[in-house]
Amino acid sequence: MDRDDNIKEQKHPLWNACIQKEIERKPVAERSSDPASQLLLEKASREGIETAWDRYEAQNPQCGFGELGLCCRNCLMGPCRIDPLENGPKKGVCGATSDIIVARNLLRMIAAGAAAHSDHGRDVVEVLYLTSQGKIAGYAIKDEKKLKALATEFGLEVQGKSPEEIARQLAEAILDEFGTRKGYLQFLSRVPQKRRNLWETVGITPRGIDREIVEIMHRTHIGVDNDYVNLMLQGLRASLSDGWGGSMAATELSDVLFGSPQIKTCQSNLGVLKADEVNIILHGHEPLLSEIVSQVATEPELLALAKEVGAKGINCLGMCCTGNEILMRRGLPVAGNFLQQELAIITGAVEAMVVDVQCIMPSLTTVAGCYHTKIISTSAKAKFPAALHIDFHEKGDQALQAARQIVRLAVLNYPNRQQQKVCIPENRMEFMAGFSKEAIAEALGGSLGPLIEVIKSGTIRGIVAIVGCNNPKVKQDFAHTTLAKELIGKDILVVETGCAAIACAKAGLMRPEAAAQAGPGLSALCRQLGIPPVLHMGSCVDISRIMSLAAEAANALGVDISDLPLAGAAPEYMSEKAISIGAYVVASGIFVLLGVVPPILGSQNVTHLLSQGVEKVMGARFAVEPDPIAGAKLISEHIEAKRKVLGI
Ligand code: BF8
Repeated sequence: MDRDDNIKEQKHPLWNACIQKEIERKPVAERSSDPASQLLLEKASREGIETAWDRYEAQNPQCGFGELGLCCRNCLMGPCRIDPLENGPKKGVCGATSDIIVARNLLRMIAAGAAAHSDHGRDVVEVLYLTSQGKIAGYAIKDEKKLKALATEFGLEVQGKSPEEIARQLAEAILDEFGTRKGYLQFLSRVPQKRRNLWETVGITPRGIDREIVEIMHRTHIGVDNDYVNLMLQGLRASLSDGWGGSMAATELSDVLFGSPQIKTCQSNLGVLKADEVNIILHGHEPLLSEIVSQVATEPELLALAKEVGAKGINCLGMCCTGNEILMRRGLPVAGNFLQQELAIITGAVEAMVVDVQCIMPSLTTVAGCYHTKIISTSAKAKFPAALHIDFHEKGDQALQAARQIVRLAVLNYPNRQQQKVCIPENRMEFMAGFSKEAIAEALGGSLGPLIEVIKSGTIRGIVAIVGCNNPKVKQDFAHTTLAKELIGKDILVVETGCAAIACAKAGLMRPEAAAQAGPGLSALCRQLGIPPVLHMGSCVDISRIMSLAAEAANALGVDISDLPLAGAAPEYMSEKAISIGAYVVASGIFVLLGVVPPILGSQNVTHLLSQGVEKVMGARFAVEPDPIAGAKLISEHIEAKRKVLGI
């Protein structure tokens, strides 16, 4: 039977219902600092299309109880909320105080974030396992060197074994990490001994990736853990199982399957869409789908079909983190970050937006209903009303077949493009990407030693990771780019992942020419190496690359991670994944600056614990500063203080 016969295109009531009502909109210059986004926001306004910015503005004022973290829905005696005003209730029906409710809510956010990263990691491990047994077409082991290094790290013998045999044993060992009984995760061997001892003493050594997430759900059930400090410690432990577990597995095994990133030149922003080609946007997170779709889009048969329908070619582009995955390894252009997903469709030039999991707005099908774009979901875990679903089971040759079917549908949709609705912005920016830890070491002549030396000498003052999302509460990309510019101006090297990285790529900060905006030390270093002052290190799970780099630097100096002149920042974050990331970065000993207020202010104790108390134990804390210029000052002071203590 022809596979096309199986596709059920559901007609949702919202399908083709373009939003016509008048919406009071903020000026586009207040919504985004990206000129491509501004242009398309104007177009959305003219065409009556609702975007995330409209919906955010319609939500205001947002729920004050929710903003403070004071609403509890964990049992059916509620919902309860604590009223911070004098005469309001101060306890939930069970007796839970603001401390308990705020801590429980935050923990559930960490659990969701850690689960998302780790389930992504699990999917990659499972594909490696199937690949090792020849049970899946379209995938291969691309980086044998990394495969062997990882196998050795996991205590496996590699001598005399085929890559497939090593891959099978490694995949089994990493699958075991999700429910291991040995009491710790194998990747912790990368962490300086001092920090591991600290985690052991405090009781937050992660014991298994799934276990810590499950334990959060247990402890936050009605009537279990009611001590906010004890709760927060479990939050840190679960987040560590993400950063040094699920995320790290996702990164490392994606490198094994698709190749470790190397430095390359790429293109960014919506100007990468082509007026005379079939445009396919790959949006979501896992490289398993995007790698195969971009691979089959080069097959002669599909290219011939594109010619037949009048297109000059097939243009595969990324968006959000799956965009980062394919640009890091294949150099494919990235069309935009989180807040540009709807705008991409509003260009009228996208034949198909193919999605897998995470950060995909359910509004996409509504927006697509006003254009010819097909939204194609591919994961059994993530379906969308009115989207076309083509299941991408990674078994046998189904992934390949599904990818071909997706590309064919996109090609056949090209003649449906309505030329009068097309508006492709001219904004397109070249940038350098592919800065994996290995690629950085290679650029430095084979090891991280020279980087440590320039930090010691003060040529560069320290390293800051700017990561995370867009959030319509913040002018799109403004906080990312302003913070990055301020920091490089102070001779601080910036490394980035996720939507933050896409923001700085679009703004030209990832071009070697951006060295001119850096301070004298960093600028000279960039010129000498031919690199930009802001380095793209990948997707959000690739923050594990930054953690490995920090651990390696600390080990080389014989100190703890918390002794190093490092910081992390999430100026525009919005997701629960970002909360988990922030928690594991702090628990690993790195100061974290947040640009959006987390929902904890309803508890003075939890707020004090995370912004001050935690530093006494972990050697790192959170700070909140929405102004990126003031934020850069805070970070710079932190880095100089660390340098002083280190005596460098
Ligand atoms: O994992 S930065 S909006 S795309 S959550 Fe999502 Fe945030 Fe973007 Fe990547 Ni990360």
